[in-house]
Parts: sequence; C-alpha cells; structure tokens
Amino acid sequence: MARLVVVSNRVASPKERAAKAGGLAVALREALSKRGGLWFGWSGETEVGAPPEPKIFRSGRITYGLLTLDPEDQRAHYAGYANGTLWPLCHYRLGLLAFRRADWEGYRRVNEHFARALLPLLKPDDIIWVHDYHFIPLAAELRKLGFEGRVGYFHHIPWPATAVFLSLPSHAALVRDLSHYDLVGLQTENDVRALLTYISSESRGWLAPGGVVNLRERTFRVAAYPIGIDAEAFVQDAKDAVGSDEMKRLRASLAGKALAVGVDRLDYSKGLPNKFAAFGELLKNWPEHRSKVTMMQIAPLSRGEVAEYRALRRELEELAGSINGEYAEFDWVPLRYLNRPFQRATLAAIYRTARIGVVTPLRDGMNLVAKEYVAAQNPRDPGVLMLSRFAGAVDEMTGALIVNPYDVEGMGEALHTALVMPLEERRERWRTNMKNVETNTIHHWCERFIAELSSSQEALPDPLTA
Ligand code: ADQ
Repeated sequence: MARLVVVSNRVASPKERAAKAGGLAVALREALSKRGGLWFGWSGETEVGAPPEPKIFRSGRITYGLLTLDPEDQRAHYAGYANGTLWPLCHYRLGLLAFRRADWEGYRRVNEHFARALLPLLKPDDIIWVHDYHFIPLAAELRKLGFEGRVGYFHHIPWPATAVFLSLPSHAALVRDLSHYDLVGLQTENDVRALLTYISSESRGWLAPGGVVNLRERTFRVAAYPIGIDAEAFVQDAKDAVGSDEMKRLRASLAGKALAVGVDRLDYSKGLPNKFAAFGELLKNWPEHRSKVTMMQIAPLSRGEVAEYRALRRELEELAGSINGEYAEFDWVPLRYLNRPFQRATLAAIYRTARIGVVTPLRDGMNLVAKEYVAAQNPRDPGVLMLSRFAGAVDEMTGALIVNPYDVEGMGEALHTALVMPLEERRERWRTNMKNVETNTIHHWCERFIAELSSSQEALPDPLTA
C-alpha cells in the first residue's frame, strides 16, 4: 500500500485528544496511521527569515513535518491572500474581497517554500493529499521541482460561480495551478459544475464525461466528495453526555423552555447577524413564544487578525444586547451568546437537548454542524434541523426545514414552524436526514478520496478523443 502524505495548514498534534481535535483531524490521523504516513503543515510559529527546514518528529506510524514561516510571508499567505481574498471570493462576498499583489506573491512564495521543504521527504509512489485553499499552487510547485507522483486536492469551501470567480485578478493562474493535480475534489455537484463551466468557457479547457478535464496539456479529474462526520461517535457522545452534571445544569436553567441552538465559528459566511435578527422576528411576530424559547448561539472566535472578523464581533455583541434588552424578562434571557469552544461530547449533548438546530450560513462548503445536530438527536423525540439553502449540506439533508438566510422574516416564520411541528413530522424528517448522515461518514469520504487518487494516474480518457 502506498504511503499517504497529507498537507494542511493546521496539523493536529499527536497530543490533541479526539474529544478536541474535530472529526476531520481524527479521520486523517486514522488514515495516516493505517498506511503509515506523513502529515505536513505550518508549525503555527513565525521567525524572521525562517529557515526552510521543517521540524520533523514521529508519533506511532505517523511522521510529522512542521514548517515555520517568515512573519511577513505568513501574513501575506494566511490573513492576506487565503483569508482576505480567497475566503470572501469563494463565499460570494465581493464587497469584502481585498486583492493585493504583494499578498498574491506572498501566497505563492509560501507554497514554493512548502514544496521545497516537502520534496526531500517524498518517495515517488507516495499519494499526496493537499487540503484547502491555502495550498492551491502546491502541486504546480512540486511539479516544477520534478515530482511526478499522484497529488490530489480537496477544496473544503464552495467553488464560486464563474461570474463571481472572474472578479479575482489571479483567476487564470489559480486554475492553471489546479491543473497540476491529478484529482480535484469539491464538496458538491454544484461546485463541480461551477468549476467545469469556468474551465470550458474561460480557460479553453476540454471536458470529457466523468469530470475529466484537459487543460494546457494536463489531464485531471474534478469530482464531488461531500464530507461527512463520524456519525457513530456522535450518537454515542450525545447519549453518554446527555445525563452529565453539565447537561443537568443546562436543563435546569431552561426550566422547560424550548432550546434553539446555533454552533458556528464567528465568521461572516455563517450569517450570524441574520440569524439573530430572525430570532428577533420570531419574538416580535409570535409573542406566544416569549418566555417559552431560548436561543443559544455558540460562536468561538476565529481569525481575529482579519479586520472584518473584529467588526462582525462588535456587530453581534450589539445585536445580542438589543434583542435581550427588548425582550428579556427578569427570569428569562432570550439569547445566550457564548464565544468559547466546547468538547465534542458537550456539543453533542447540547444538540440533543435542543428542539431546533439553526444552521443558516449565507454560503458554506458543506457545514458539518448540520450533520452533527442530526446525529445527536433522540430518535423518539428528535428536534428540527433548520438549514440554509446555501450550505452544501442541503443536498443530503433533504428532511430539513430549508430557508433562505437573506429572508429574515421567512426565517422567523420557520423558527415558529419548527417550534410547533408535530412529533410525527419531526420523526419523518429526521429519519430522512439521519439515513444520509449514517451512509456518508467521514471515513467513507476519506477512503473514497484516497482510493480515487490512488488510481488517478491509470489512463484517464483523453478529452480530445473521448
Ligand atoms: P467550518 O467553516 O469550520 O469548516 P463546519 O463544517 O461547520 O465549518 O465545521 C465546524 C466544526 O467545528 C464542527 O465540527 C463543529 O462542531 C466545530 N465547532 C464549532 N464551534 C465549536 C465550539 N464552540 N466548540 C467546539 N467545536 C466547535 C470548513 C468549511 C465547511 C466544511 C468544513 C469541512 O467552511 O463548509 O463543512 O470545512 O470540510
């Protein structure tokens, strides 16, 4: 079995326990341990003029390689081009897009450093799996250095429609970079269509059935690999933790009131101001729910080094304050707003306690919270998933109450619908969703991508003759 090499910006350290590491990190670690592998990424540290040699260490069957970056390179790469340009672009937020040539150059430089540091550690038959928009040019940089082995890329966030993507000054170069992979994975069929449309209409690539593309003499494949969760672990966690002292305190504090829960990184793609406003609409237009429902929004802080995230934090603090100021009673706080992380088991038990899971991003590659909420429910008395039509998860979570997050009044109404939904309907919707959560787990996702990447250099049909 060929060795697996994973490249991602953040590397979950071997000491990080499963309860904290998150489903993706755990699944990747499992895949690496099974085959033996290398996990390569940023050390999380900066040092002026940082040396290009990575820090290497081993834990079990996994070798870790961590590269330290020059602070200016790291800023241009991470806060600059990756999160200041590509993130807003892929989430359709052109008003927030900042493009600076120096950032674009810094982004490419960091990818070049990564390729140079990684190359000496590679064997020709390794399978290299690159994660996310921080590393789109990595395969091109590795090819420049002569590496010809299998390299795949998975894009965790949406691929924008061509009209949006064209706003990026470096759009052509970025897609040329993609062509150096053997396999490009996206979250949904919609994303695949968007990228293929761009390739055929703007970069004069040739398409063959099955997502096979020929672009500037390179042939590669583009396909959808919708990411999932470890459903079994989530079900177990939710069952185990629901009786904990913490959860007893939560239930006592609710005193019989229904709970609506939201769990999102504090990010402008997640539609948090609209979600808060929708809760305000519910309380305004359906006064019978006042003092009967509590919304809890868990939103750990994220990317504080990017100005837009700091502005969003202030906006949410103001909105939460104004909703609570307007509707709170001396014995009821309508909106509980928490900026801290929780252990996976605690989150699972909170989901299970909540009558509604409110997942309303303005755009999201997939959104795993939607799937986690479903997995955590009690099958006899499940809650309702309220889901944005702009989350990738909507393709599979067809039993959800589907909403448009730009329609704040509509979302207020959907909250009401969820609160009064009869048990039979809740059960039926939940069963539909749960079937998909159980079938398409993170383990399937990992195995499928690795299997298809492994066979990716075995003669693809030539789009010019197919
Ligand atoms: P994210 O934008 O981070 O991921 P999401 O898919 O919802 O979004 O995953 C967030 C994860 O963080 C979930 O597993 C959730 O449980 C966890 N989490 C959130 N708040 C937490 C808290 N307070 N404490 C502990 N854990 C918390 C990106 C893309 C998504 C895509 C994923 C995976 O933006 O669209 O689904 O990658 O591909």
